[in-house]
Amino acid sequence: MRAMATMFRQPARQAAALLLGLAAQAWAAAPTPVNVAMSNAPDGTQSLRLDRSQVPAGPVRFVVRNLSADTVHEFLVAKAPAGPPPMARTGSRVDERRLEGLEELGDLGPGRSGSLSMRLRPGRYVLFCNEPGHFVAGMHAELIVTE
Ligand SMILES: [Cu+2]
Repeated sequence: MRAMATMFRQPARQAAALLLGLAAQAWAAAPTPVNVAMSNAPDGTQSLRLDRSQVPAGPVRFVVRNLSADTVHEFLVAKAPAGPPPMARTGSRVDERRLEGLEELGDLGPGRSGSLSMRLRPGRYVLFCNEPGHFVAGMHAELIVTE
C-alpha cells in the first residue's frame, strides 16, 4: 500500500513542478502594461502622461486613452534621438522618417482608447503625438527601458 502511494505521489509532484514551470513561463511572457493619458489644457498646452517612467526590456503593452473632449490624438513610439527630435520643415511635426524603430497606434478620437503591444530593447524611447503642433505643445514623454 505504501509503495503504491509513493508511486502516485511521484507523478503528482512532477505534475506540480510542470505546472509551476508553465506558470513561471506565462509570467515571464506577460507584457508590462504602461498606461498612457493624453490631454489638452484650456491654455493650449497638451500632455502625454505615463503611469511609469521605466519598464524592463521585453514585451510592453501601451494602453492609451485620449482624454480630450474635442481633439484627435495619435500615439507613436520611437527610439529617443541623441539630440532634440528632428522636426519637419514647417516645425509643426516631428519628421517621422528620421526616427529609429517607429511604431504607431493610429488616430484616437476624443474619449477613445486603444492599445499598442511591442517588444522593447533597453534604451531611451520617446512617446508622442504627431498631430500638427501637438509635440511642440507638450504631448510627449520619455520611457526608459532597462536591461
Ligand atoms: Cu495630440
